[in-house]
Amino acid sequence: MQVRSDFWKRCLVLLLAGIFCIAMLAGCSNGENSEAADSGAEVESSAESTDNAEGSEADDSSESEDAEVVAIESIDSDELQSIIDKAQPYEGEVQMSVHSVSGEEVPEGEEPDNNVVINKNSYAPNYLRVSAAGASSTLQASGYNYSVWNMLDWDPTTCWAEGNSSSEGIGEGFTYRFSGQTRIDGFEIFPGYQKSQSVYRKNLLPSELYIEAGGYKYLVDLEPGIQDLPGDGYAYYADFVFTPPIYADTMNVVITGVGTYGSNPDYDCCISEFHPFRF
Ligand SMILES: [Ca+2]
Ligand SMILES: [Ca+2]
Repeated sequence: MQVRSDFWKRCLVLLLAGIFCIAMLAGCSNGENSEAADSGAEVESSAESTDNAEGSEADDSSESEDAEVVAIESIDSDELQSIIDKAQPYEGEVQMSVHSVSGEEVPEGEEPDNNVVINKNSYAPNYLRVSAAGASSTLQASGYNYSVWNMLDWDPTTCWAEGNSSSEGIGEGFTYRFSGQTRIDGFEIFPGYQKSQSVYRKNLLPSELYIEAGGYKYLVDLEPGIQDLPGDGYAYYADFVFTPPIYADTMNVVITGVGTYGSNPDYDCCISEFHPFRF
């Protein structure tokens, strides 16, 4: 009887051990599945957020909307300078026009007001989709984001700020890449940190830039276009149009001059928006 009882006990133990092993295997496999499902969701949500971040641009862009958007890890300021040095001067015509954000054209040397209405029918920019972007330096401040992508979010209250603590920003710059060779008819810039009148005055803004695209360089004089921001909630931008257009897959920008309307600004040169476009 005793032997027999032990036999059944052993059988029971083996049976329980078997059930336990099966349960464990099933658990592991469920765990793997749920992990895979999680990472799938992550991929999906990051793809979604990328689309959202790019949404306003993609609407106006003729570029592929499927291209991956990536940050360029580091663009050395010496590398940017060497690209500028090697480029040939652009010898076409360049026209500048300054607008308040509501679309009025601002005559040269005047403050934006509501009296001048620009004929937007005369040119209709299609803003190019930037597939990768990087800056030579970016201001790091706890709780704040001064990423190069802030120039592409159509929000004048966010900006890229260069992060060279020992300079006013001259020699700093950024690179935009497009998904392929594209026509560039010009670009739109919101100079300075246009979050509010006081923030605008507490920072530096570019007064001169070198633009390089397709092996051509052009020294952009922003000076006649920069404005003393007339108030909070106001924004302005300058459009530069190249005739003939330039064809390129990359655009490089280097700050060569800075200015400010403030009396004691921080050492940070800022650009709220920067959008290359084609017609
Ligand atoms: Ca912005
Ligand atoms: Ca600086």
